[in-house]
Amino acid sequence: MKTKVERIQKDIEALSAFNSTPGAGLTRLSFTPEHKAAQDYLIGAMEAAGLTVRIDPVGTVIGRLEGSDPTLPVVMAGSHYDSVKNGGNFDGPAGVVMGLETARVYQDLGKQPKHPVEFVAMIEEEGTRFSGGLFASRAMAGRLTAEELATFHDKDGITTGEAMKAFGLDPAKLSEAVKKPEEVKNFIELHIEQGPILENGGIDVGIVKTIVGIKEVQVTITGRPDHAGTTPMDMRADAFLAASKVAIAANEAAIAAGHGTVATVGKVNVLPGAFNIVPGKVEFFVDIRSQYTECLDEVFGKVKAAAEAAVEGVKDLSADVKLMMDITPVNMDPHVCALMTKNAEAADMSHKEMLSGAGHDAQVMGGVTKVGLIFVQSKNGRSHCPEEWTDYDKLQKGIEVACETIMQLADED
Ligand code: HGY
Ligand code: MN
Ligand code: MN
Repeated sequence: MKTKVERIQKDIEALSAFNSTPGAGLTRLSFTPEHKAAQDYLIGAMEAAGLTVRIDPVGTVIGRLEGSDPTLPVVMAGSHYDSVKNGGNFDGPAGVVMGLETARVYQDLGKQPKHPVEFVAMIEEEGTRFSGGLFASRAMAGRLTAEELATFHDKDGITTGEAMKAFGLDPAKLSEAVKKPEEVKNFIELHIEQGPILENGGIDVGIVKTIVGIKEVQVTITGRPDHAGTTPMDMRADAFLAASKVAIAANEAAIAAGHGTVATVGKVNVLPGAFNIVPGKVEFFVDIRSQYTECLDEVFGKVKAAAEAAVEGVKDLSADVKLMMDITPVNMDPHVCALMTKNAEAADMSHKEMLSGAGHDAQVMGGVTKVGLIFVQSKNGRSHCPEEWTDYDKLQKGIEVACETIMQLADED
């Protein structure tokens, strides 16, 4: 193998230390001290690997290995390094470290690629802080708006733009992050599977063929806070009762849509949030995913209809439904998938074509260039929790295939 497992382990462990919830999984939110510390580590590691480093207008760290023909479109590789709350050490960083290790293999070999290669470490992929996920890749794809930066906010009311400014970035330069299709030859990502298929099958790597589409829907039900003891049941504008009807409708709609369609209500804010007050307001998210656009649209339509029905005819009760993120299903590039398969076989690694039920920056970059995504095993299929784990030798197998594929793509005409 060209890659070195001890270097991979060192990077993952180092990044894991930049965490605001030590002892309770990993929490690294965007534009925070933990983000800054991890960014500084990545800049140092990229420079040590011989890369020229820059930060793009939304905070993506880009390490460039110049090509023998610098005018050719770049091959990009990497992933994200922000996290969910109390998550794990591998969701995102596995792919960022893939980029670092590939850069070090180029350095070990003293090899220069024909195309420039840019290794990227992206931020706010999860959307944990501001609710607008796949942030850095949407900026590159020209799908991030000034309005989002000015209106999406965190739990303290700080907008994305304000947080960027406090971090030393200039939101007004958003358009400078955009990558034109002619500038990018490929985008290659490696990610943990976040499910049980590879481990259960004893399979080394997953070659992703399609990434599901995602609709992130914010529903706000506004009612009337009242005394829980003295307000008769037929005189209430109970926001949580209405919200629960929408949640059940979302669940039933996903089941009815079939084809693996899923819907989740995982984030709910009940206000004022006291046991003896009829809820006056409920803000919650419905996460809808499917590999079929028509299923996404069907479930979203039923969620909107359920919100309207839940407040119909009740005084002081109203509903607002806002589509916070709308990403279509994306197929990976067949040529890139074929290279990954060939490289897995050449390395005597077992492999499997897969659907990704998780969203990834690669699916947004699929709107700009030809993309590929490699999965590595997740222990017990767990992710987005402190138990998330991938054995380093298993991570190395995926990185080896990604590295080989990147080097081949970067030497193509
Ligand atoms: O939500 C997802 O699928 C990814 O973890 N951001
Ligand atoms: Mn994730
Ligand atoms: Mn991820």
